[in-house]
Amino acid sequence: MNAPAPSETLRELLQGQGPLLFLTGAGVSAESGLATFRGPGGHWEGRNPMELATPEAFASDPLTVWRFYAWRREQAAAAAPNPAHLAIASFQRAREDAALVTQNVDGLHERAGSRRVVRLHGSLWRLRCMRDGEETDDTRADLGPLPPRCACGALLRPGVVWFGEPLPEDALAEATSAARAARVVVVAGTSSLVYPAAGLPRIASDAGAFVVEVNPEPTPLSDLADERIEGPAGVVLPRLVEAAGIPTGRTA
Ligand code: BV8
Repeated sequence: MNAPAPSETLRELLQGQGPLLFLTGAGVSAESGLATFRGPGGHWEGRNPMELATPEAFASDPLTVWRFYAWRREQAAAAAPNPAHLAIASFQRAREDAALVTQNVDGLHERAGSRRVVRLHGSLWRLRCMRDGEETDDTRADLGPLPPRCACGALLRPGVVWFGEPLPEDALAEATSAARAARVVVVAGTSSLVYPAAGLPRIASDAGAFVVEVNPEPTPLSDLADERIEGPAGVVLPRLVEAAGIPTGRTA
């Protein structure tokens, strides 16, 4: 699919000094074959997020919620990072000051080689004990009988942030300071509907950042963005790597 090239202004900014911030959503994993939430075929099509992604839903029907998240884990495990994830990892390898803040929980940024990932909404690959809140990494392909239980006997829940739950304080603080410091913010693959994540580009813009939106569709962010590049992240982000003068060999 074709997509417009980055503007001359953006090319100069990408080649210049000053921290970069990438803010990503489910759309950057679409080209890895993972469903988004709100697009056609999205998770919320024919499903009520309030019945799958809230603590109340989990309290009343942990099995149904776990069937959804166990399926999400299977899908994510079977997916591979796509050129969008790889391009951001290339920026982070080439530029110490390239920050990545993601709403995604699939782990594909980490598998693409990104070392510094601020996860605003947690991870499919972390489980939390409902008794003591202890979180552990768990990448098992098969969780065994659902819902999974902790060694202490209590229920385990997915280590993700559900609606009505606060974001991890440290992640939100780190994301907010990255937004305040950024010279350029690239917002890719998000419908910019879910707060407080969706408020970060405004914070960056108010602090003087140049905001770029990479999305095939317009969103509530589009009017705020200084530049919109309408196209799939897997096509556009590698072009930003080249525009920044990062040797493309490194996007491998
Ligand atoms: C909080 C779980 C406070 C993890 C998710 C009114 C009523 C009720 C609540 C609220 C309200 N107003 C504000 C709120 C708060 C609420 C909220 O914002 N609701 C919205 C819907 C109005 N927010 C919260 O509840 C947050 N917590 O506020 O707590 C608090 C404080 C203190 C104490 C107590 C409480 C928690 C938010 C986190 C919710 N968790 N999911 C999981 O299962 O993954 S939300 C879910 O949506 C995901 O986390 C996801 O990250 C998030 C955003 O979705 P996107 O990533 O943007 O994906 P989407 O499908 O929407 O869009 C994809 C985009 O990609 C599209 O634009 C598409 O065009 C584009 N695209 C497609 N293909 C491509 C592409 N782009 C590029 N390339 C492609 N190839």
